[in-house]
Amino acid sequence: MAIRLEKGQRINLEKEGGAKLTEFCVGCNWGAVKEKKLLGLWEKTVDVDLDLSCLMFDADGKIVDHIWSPLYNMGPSLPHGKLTSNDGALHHTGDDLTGDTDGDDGLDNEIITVNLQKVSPVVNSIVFFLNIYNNEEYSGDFSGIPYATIRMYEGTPKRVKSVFAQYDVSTKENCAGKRALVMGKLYKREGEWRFAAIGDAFEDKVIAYTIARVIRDYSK
Ligand SMILES: [Ca+2]
Ligand SMILES: [Ca+2]
Repeated sequence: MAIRLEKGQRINLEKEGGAKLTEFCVGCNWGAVKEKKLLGLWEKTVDVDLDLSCLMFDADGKIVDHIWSPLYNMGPSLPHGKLTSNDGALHHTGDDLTGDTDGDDGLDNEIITVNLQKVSPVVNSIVFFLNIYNNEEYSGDFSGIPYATIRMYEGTPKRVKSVFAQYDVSTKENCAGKRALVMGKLYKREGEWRFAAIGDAFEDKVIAYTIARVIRDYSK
C-alpha cells in the first residue's frame, strides 16, 4: 500500500518486508485543463506546463548540484537548466509543456529517476520542488489542474511497478491559489537516506523565486 504523504511527514525508505528503497522514480502526473465553451457545447484544451526540479546540498547547506529544465535560461545569477546530476545518480526525463491532453494516461509527465547508491557522498540532501510555468496558456493555480500528483515509485518512467508514496497536489487545501510547491526532501542521517514531505506551497510566479526560497529556507 502506498503511503499517502501529509505535510510535514517523515518516512524512512523501508519497503514492506524491510528492504531499502534505493532506486526509484520521483514523478509528477497531471492533465491539461478542459475548458467548457459555448454553454458547454464545445471544449477547449488548455496546456498546463508544470516543472519538476531539484537542488542538492551538502551538510552545511551549500549547493552541490541542481536539475531543472534546460529551457530555463535565467541569466548570469542562476546556472542553466540541465537534466542529469553531475554524479549521474539523478536524471530528469525532460520538460513536458502540456500535461496529458487525452485524459489520464496513468504515467507521470515529468520524472526524476534516482539511484541513491550513485549519489555523491558530498550530497546530504536533495530538495524536490514543483512550479507552474508562467505562460499565457494557463494562469491558474494548482487546484485547477486535473489530478496533479507527485509520487515516489519503483519502476521506470514508462512502467510503474510499485508506488511507495504519493502526494496529491490538486486536492490539497494549502495548494489552492498557489503556483509553487516545495514538495519534499531526501536527506541523509547517520548514513541512511530518509524522506521528509514538506508540502509548503507559495504564489511564486517564476521559478527563480522558488530556487532562492529553497536555498534560503530548505537547504539544511
Ligand atoms: Ca514542464
Ligand atoms: Ca500523465
